[in-house]
This record gives sequence, C-alpha cells and structure tokens, in this order.
Amino acid sequence: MTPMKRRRFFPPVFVLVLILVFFILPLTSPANTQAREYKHPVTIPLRFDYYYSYEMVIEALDKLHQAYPGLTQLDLVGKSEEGRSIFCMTVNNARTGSELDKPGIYVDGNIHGNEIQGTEVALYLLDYLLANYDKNKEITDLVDKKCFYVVPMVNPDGRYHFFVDGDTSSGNRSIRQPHDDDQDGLVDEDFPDDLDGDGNICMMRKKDPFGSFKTDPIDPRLMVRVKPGEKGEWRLLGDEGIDNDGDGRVNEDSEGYVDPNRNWGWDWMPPYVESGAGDYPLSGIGLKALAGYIGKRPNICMVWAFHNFGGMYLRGPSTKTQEAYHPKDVEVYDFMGEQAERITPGYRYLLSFEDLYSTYGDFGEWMAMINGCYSFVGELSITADESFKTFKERKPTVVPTEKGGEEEPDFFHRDPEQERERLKFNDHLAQGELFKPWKPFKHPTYGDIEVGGWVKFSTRIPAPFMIKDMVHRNASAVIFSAKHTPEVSMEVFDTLEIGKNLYRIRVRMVNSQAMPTMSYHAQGVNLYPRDLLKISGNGITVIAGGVIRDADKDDVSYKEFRPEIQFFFVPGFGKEEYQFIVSGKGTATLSYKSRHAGKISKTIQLE
Ligand SMILES: [Ca+2]
Ligand SMILES: [Ca+2]
Ligand SMILES: [Ca+2]
Ligand SMILES: [Ca+2]
Ligand SMILES: [Zn+2]
Repeated sequence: MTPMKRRRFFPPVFVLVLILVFFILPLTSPANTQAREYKHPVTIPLRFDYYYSYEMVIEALDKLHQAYPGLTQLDLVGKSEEGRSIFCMTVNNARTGSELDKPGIYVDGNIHGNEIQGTEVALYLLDYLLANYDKNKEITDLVDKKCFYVVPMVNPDGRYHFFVDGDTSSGNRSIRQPHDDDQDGLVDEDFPDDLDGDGNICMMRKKDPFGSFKTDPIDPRLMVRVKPGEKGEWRLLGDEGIDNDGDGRVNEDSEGYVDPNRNWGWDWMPPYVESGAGDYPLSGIGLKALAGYIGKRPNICMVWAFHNFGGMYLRGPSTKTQEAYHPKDVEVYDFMGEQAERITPGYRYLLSFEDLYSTYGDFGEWMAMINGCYSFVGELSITADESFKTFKERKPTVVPTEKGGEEEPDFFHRDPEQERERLKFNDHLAQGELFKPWKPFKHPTYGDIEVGGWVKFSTRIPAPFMIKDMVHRNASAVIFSAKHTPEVSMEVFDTLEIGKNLYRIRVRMVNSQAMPTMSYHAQGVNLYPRDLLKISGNGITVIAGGVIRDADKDDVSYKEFRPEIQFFFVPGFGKEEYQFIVSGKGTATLSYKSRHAGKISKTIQLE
C-alpha cells in the first residue's frame, strides 16, 4: 500500500490535522531533539553508555574487525526483508586451530526488533574478548581454545525502525514480512502514528465517567483502575495513532506480523495455534539464511539468545507437550544457570514453559533439539529492580482485564506502587526523559483526547547509565558457559608388552569441563555420529579394542567388529578409558575426533 493510494481516504480537514501534527507540533516539542538523538561516535574499545543504532552496529563490527583482523572474521549471513545486513562476527584464533575443530559458542541478540539491548551484550562480549586477548590470561586461554559466533542483530529491520520511527517499547518486534492483520485486503496499512512527532508512540486517553481508570490520587500523572461500583474518569484508547485507511479502526494493521522467534523448525505450529508463526517454518529470508549459516557450523554446542525483559535465564522445553529434558542434560543446565544467577543478582534461572509461557517454534529449542546444543534465552533487564526503590519481592499480580475477566498472573504487570517508583526514577535519575506528561490533542476520530505516558526507551530497556553493568554481567554468564564447553585431553596411561610383539595400550579421554562432548538428548535420538577414537599404524594390527569397565580387574567390553574404531562420548567432568590389543612394532597413532570437542592425536612407539 503506497502513501498516495492511502491519501484518498482522508477528508480535507484531516490533511490540516496532519500538517499540524507532522510539521508544526514537532517544531514546538522540546522532547523532539532528545528522542531522535541516536548518533554517537563509534570508537574502539567500544563504549557502552549509549545504544547503537543499526548503522552504528555495522560500523562497530567493521571497526572491531579492522582492529583485530587476526582474531575475527566478519561474515554476511544474509539480508533482511528490507535489504539490511545480518552479520556474524567469528572470534577464532587461527594459529591455535581452525574454527570447526573447536567448541563453538553462538550468541545473538535483537531477534525481536524492539528488544535492542541484546545487541549491546553481543557487542560487549566481542569487544571484551578481543580487547583482553593477550592481556588477561583467562580470556586469552578461552579465545585460544574456543570459537565464538556472534550475531548482534538478528532482526536489523526491527532495530532500524525501532530507533528511527515513532514507536512504543514493544513495537517493531516482527520481521518485515507484510501481513494483513485485519483481513481487509490491505497489508500493513494502519501503523500507530507519532501524533506529536517526538519519536515515541505513547498512550491516548479520553475523559469518560464510564472508563475503567481514574487519576492516581498519589501521583496525578498515573492512572489506577477503578474498583467495582466506583466512578471512572478515563478511558484508554491504546497507542497513539489515527485511522490511516479510514476503515473505522485505529492502528489495526502495522508491520508484519511474523514473529522471528515462533518460526523455527522444531515444534512449529501454524498461526492459529501460535500467533506470529509464518506460513511455514523458517519463513523470512533473514531467518532462513541464519539457519543455513548455523547448519554449516556443527561445532556450535552452546547457545545464548538475548531478549528483553524480566531478568531471566530460560531453558527449554518451550512447551509442555515436549518431553522433559534428560536429567543429565538438566544437570548441565543447572550448573550453568545457577552460576548465571549468581553473576547477575536478581535474574532467575527458569524453565520457560513452566515458569513463563509456552512458545512453539522458538529458536533456542531448535538449537537444542535439532542441533544438539545447550541453549539459554537471556531475558535482559528487570524493570522493578531498575526503579527508584528496589522491590525486594517481585510477586506476580492478578489483574482484571478490560472486559472484566481475570488475567493470568504475569511477571510483566506493574502494580501502581511500582509505577510510582518508576516515575521517581524518571524524575530523579532520568531527569524527566522517560515519561511524557499528558497533553491535550484533537483526534480526528476520538475528538478531545490526551496523549502521554512512558516513552519507547523507558520500558524493557535500562537507562543508558546502566548499560555497562548489564552487558558485563551477561557477557560474563556467556563466558562462564563458554569455559564449560567440553575440553578433552588424551592420555595414553599404559603401554604394556603382554607377549612377543603384542601390546596392551590403554588410553584415557578426560573432559575437564561441565558440558559432555554430546548432549544426552543428541545421544538418545542419534542426532549425529558420536565421538570417534581410532588407533592406526603401518606396522601394526589391531586385534581387539573396547571400553575399560574396570582397569584393575582388566574388565574390558570388547567391540566385535572394527576394534580399531570406537564410538563414545565423554561426560562432563568425566572420563572414558579404552583398551587396544595390538600386534606388531613401530608407531601407533591414536586419534580422537568430536563434533563439539575438536580433534586430538598422539603417536606412541611400540618397541
Ligand atoms: Ca489490513
Ligand atoms: Ca500487518
Ligand atoms: Ca484503520
Ligand atoms: Ca485496515
Ligand atoms: Zn523476545
């Protein structure tokens, strides 16, 4: 739908209102310059006292790559619906091995366009790893042993529009795949409108004695729900906007909606079950490109996808219809999740479907079930804890809906007391930038109304002065889990001549970290080949080989065929021991190969 076509719906008086709204009011609005100000210099090391617009993210990645060419690679994963770039930055030290031979840690952010701060966590992680390489021993070791795949901005269209357009804190979540939300034959024809041109979509309210809200007696900028039988004062009219297509409804069909995190190829459900699903799994060119990119990197074993908000580290399963995770996998999640809780006080490690809600076709579950990874969603920021006064207990509140029913208790509802504290945060820490006082407005449909409320950067996103703490803590949670991706060493702990030209070779594979070399889910469903241990040599014949049950009792379970090749996995903080009986003389090479734990080989002399 083009603007030209749209205009034929507008009566002339409406054109005058539009001129007032878009050309005159913006000039007089003091909030105008502040809200649109998102250009900052991009310097290395990166700064984390502001948010990065789409262009700034691209510039930051370019500059990181220029500053650390030996450790980084910048891959164009693909293009978005509107032609913006989805980049992955790989951090790998080629001198210590190629990327596919190291455990891969995948980190992304901003799959939901409005959930912008995941991008800052991803950028911070990159900057921190690179800047501390050769300076901090632990980071140097980590970068030498692992490979990081970081996609700071999965939904660049969403991020672009969130910064540039007038928006709420929850708009521009979708990928930009047009969809006719109200089934009137037009697509994306009635977005919310920034009526006063300040870069935000706030709320509209109208005086109405039958409305469900009244002015808060304690802070008149707020409203509270009227009790049953009490006289109302305000009716809420939703987000700022007009009826752009003249169909009698306001804001009924904005961008999309295809939710990029309800659209992956595991436990996918059509839109009538899961709102936001596309027409089929992996709808959307950007998502499809990302799935292909990930598919070519089977070394990825650890996944972090950053969203906002609520202060949660979530693991699957994502729906109750899914089988519970294997208890041994849960142990790994618990180990990492409980540590992440310590790293970021206030955040809780939770099971997504049970503690939050069900999501069909989400990315993290696809990574766990199809790609055999351990996968966390980081829900960044707890608005309550960022308020003026810290609320010790965050208890979910049951709230009546507009239609009188009872809504489910949820984490995101803010009670009036908490809203008042948030306003004090606005007043005394953000110097008034987060809440727009109510102002009268002449609305073409509703008449005399008021526009005001929280601005788009007020909610779900911490104030700029708090970014550093958030990004450092969450990058540290990633780093902890990255350290605990499998790290296997090989030890030939016994070579014994048991007869003439006959040797018993015992080899031990030790995993010093928490994550097994293959998830228990992946083993259970035979998702991909297990780790391989092989003994070979020119002058030798392998007579027998098998796993050692008890070394002292010489209890070995020998493999019937091809004894020189053994398939297995090494548990977290565990070991596996194998024994080979070999005849001949000369050199024997033991080689180990694992999808998630790299390659090792050792040569021994038999003489
Ligand atoms: Ca429509
Ligand atoms: Ca739409
Ligand atoms: Ca409309
Ligand atoms: Ca319409
Ligand atoms: Zn999200």
